[in-house]
Amino acid sequence: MHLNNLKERSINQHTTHAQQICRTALINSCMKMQVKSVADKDIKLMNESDSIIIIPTYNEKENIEKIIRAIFALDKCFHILVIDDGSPDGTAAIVKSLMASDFGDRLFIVERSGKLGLGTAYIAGFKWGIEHGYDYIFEMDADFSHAPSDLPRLYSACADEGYDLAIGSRYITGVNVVNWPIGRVLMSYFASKYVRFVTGFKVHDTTAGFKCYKRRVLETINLDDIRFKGYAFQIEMKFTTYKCGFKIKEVPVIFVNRVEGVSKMSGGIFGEAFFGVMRLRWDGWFKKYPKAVS
Ligand SMILES: Nc1nc2c(ncn2[C@@H]2O[C@H](COP(=O)(O)OP(=O)(O)OP(=O)(O)O)[C@@H](O)[C@H]2O)c(=O)[nH]1
Ligand SMILES: [Mg+2]
Repeated sequence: MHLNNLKERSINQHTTHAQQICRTALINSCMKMQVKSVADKDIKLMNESDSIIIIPTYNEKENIEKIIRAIFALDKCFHILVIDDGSPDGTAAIVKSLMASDFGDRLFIVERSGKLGLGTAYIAGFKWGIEHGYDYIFEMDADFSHAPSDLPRLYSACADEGYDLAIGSRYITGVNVVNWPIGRVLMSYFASKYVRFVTGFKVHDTTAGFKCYKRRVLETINLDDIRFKGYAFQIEMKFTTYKCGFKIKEVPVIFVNRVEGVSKMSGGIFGEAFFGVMRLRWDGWFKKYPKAVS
């Protein structure tokens, strides 16, 4: 029996909290003993996953190991794909050393030669995820603005509730943003309002970059047709998903400003989004979108 299932089942039984702790500790120690005694191929099976988390990185040496370990500490087994754009600070080397030491069966990296932008990094990751057979493909930042503990809720919206795209949304229940300067909060909040106004698209957090796609969404959308690279990429992907007729759910999350490392936000990214939204409205009227098939 799959050991994670065994662990979950035992926790679901009606026991006291103390009993649960003892039971979990016992199972964890059994898991460790068994991990030592089974062959390498069986260990790989235990770490199989239907989900890949794509994390694009550019100079994230302060965050990358911590975020990887936090995701692998979750009860559900997720796999991780880092798309690194030749970070001068050595982010890729950190990832590769973790692959060699601890996580060779569930941590992967694609290295690109220069800073090519968030949008193309995600497109490369989506194609990789489809090719490697994952059913749920996630987007997530490296800088802890997106909490790893929210990943299971995004997964559940798609895997259990039948949505095609789950968006970790800051703006369903007021404004759930911690430690952003007020100017940045206002800009992001009104950017989402602006997108709703111009496109008529009803999602609250249109620029959110914390998402879970069902594989069929990314197979339906023509990824080579996605033209934007920064915030506008996030808007374009959601708008296209909606125009193709897929079911979208916004899951409330709290977004926390990065504590370590440096932001890559720029005026160019903002400009692309401002004018790109008008372009999307135009597309919405005249472009033919592929339709979702169930
Ligand atoms: N591969 C790749 N990753 C990038 C690029 N630009 C940004 N990233 C990564 O994309 C994620 C989001 O970038 P951030 O700089 O955090 O952008 P942001 O969240 O809008 O800005 P802050 O709120 O200031 O952090 C981070 O994991 C970055 O390292 C890029 O050109 N290529
Ligand atoms: Mg960030």
